[in-house]
Amino acid sequence: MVYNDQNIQLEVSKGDITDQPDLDVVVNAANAELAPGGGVAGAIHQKAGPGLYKECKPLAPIYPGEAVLTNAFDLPNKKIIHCLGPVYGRDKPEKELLASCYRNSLRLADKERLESIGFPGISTGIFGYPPDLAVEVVFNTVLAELPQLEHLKKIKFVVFNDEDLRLYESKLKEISDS
Ligand code: AR6
Repeated sequence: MVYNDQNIQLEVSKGDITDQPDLDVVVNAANAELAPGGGVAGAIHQKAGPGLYKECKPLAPIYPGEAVLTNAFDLPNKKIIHCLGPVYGRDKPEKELLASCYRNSLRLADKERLESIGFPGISTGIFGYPPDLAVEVVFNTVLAELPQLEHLKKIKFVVFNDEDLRLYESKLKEISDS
């Protein structure tokens, strides 16, 4: 499902964030140490190969809301942005911290003149952020950033299950209809 606003395409797609060859950069739902871990981070490190953790180590630790850039190694993208989301119920204010993740990632990608970016549902897995609350933060933040972006032309939300797909598609429909 696709929606266009200010020459930027917003897209929702179900799939694996490590298998998105059409994107210049993908975002990792990282841990503070930028180590492999589980979920998205585990999948990204496994596919990218050991060079990724070597590049990550000196950049760690990062704090909630922060985003850092690395090369993509064996991933089919140019770059990876690693972002630490808030642990729901622990890192406060969680809404602001989650918004910072998306805002900082978009600004970093744009600054690097990258034209397409893919996001997983940061914090909505192991970090426990309820997906229905997260999606509101995601869309509010991303829509507010669109006018400032100079290079990004495509923002893709890569969801992992049907429930998240429904949540994102209904949000996309809501903004398309408004
Ligand atoms: N592609 C796309 N989405 C995925 C994938 C994938 N390959 N794998 C999981 N998801 P999580 P968090 C979905 O737990 O909540 C790690 O151990 C998943 O279903 O990866 O920010 C790190 O090391 C969920 O909707 O990220 C950290 O310690 C979303 O992506 C911690 O987990 C995020 O799930 C970060 O937790």
